Amino acid sequence: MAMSVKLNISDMACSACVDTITKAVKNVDFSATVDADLQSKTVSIDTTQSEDDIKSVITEAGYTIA
Ligand SMILES: [Cu+2]
Repeated sequence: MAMSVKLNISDMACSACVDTITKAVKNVDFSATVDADLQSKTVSIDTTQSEDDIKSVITEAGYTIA
């Protein structure tokens, strides 16, 4: 079952960052949807993976979750 994970990623600065983060998430959950807002540096992710798993793939991609 999909759930919504909302995260603040302090070093997400441009659309390339959003792409990298989106790809990292889709690597572990192809069906995930990633909705990023650069202004507030937040992402809303609908995923079947756990919040901890999503956090670790984003961290492994080089980003900092605030
Ligand atoms: Cu960037």
